[in-house]
Amino acid sequence: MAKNILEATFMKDFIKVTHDMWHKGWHERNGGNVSYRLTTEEVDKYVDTNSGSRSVELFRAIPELSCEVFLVTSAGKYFRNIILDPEENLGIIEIDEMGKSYRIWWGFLDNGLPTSELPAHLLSHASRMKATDGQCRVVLHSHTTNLIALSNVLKLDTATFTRTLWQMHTECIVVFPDGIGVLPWMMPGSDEIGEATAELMKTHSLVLWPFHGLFSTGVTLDEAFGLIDTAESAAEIMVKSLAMGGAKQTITKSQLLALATTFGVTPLDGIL
Ligand code: 2HA
Ligand code: ZN
Repeated sequence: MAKNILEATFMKDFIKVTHDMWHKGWHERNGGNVSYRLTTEEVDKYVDTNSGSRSVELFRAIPELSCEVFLVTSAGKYFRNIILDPEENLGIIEIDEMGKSYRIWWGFLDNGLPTSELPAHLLSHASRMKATDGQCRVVLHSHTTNLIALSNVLKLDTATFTRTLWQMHTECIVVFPDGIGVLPWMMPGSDEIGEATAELMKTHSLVLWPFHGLFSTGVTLDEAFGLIDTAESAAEIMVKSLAMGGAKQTITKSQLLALATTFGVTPLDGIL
């Protein structure tokens, strides 16, 4: 008899982080989505991996994700309800050997499906797994209010956003030395925005979708959450500074370089 999946550490951690994200104010209505790459050993104590109720074709083959397993938020569901009914608001999928389709192992009750942003999640996992030697396991997407507000005001490019956020708070260059990649506005849920996000994920662990929200990645749920939280806090400081008439001084270039040296990080090229 399989153990109760709601007792699994990965499930408790996932529910905790999505609830924290809801309380942060980043997940109005059905906004945002999360995917967490699991190992078969973590999961097979809790689900019958041979049953696999439904099989769904992917938008394109992703052979790098052959046989990978993901816990994912459901399409159209609200973060605030995950804690009340995980089996309706979440699901576990396994990608087939060819990377062409996935089987649903658990969840997505009432014919639910994974998030509409599945292309961006899966392609970002493939990118970040390569960039981190297989370490990265988490992709988060949030509607971060202050970063969205800044996309109305700042020049929409990687250098401008990265420099601005680094200048707002001393910890930023240490937490995200690879900067924040900025895409042009694109159609959410499309394969194109997924491909473009994954391209920027080759070199950044954070990617901004202007007028929409942020993608963050990490080895653990805590790490990916902390990354979003840090970038969004820096954006809030910028918004407040603009509201007070604009920054009259910020952390200087030489101070940023000194931080990088002290904390042993290499800042993204071309920013300072
Ligand atoms: O799931 O956030 O980008 C709703 C969204 C789409
Ligand atoms: Zn979104």
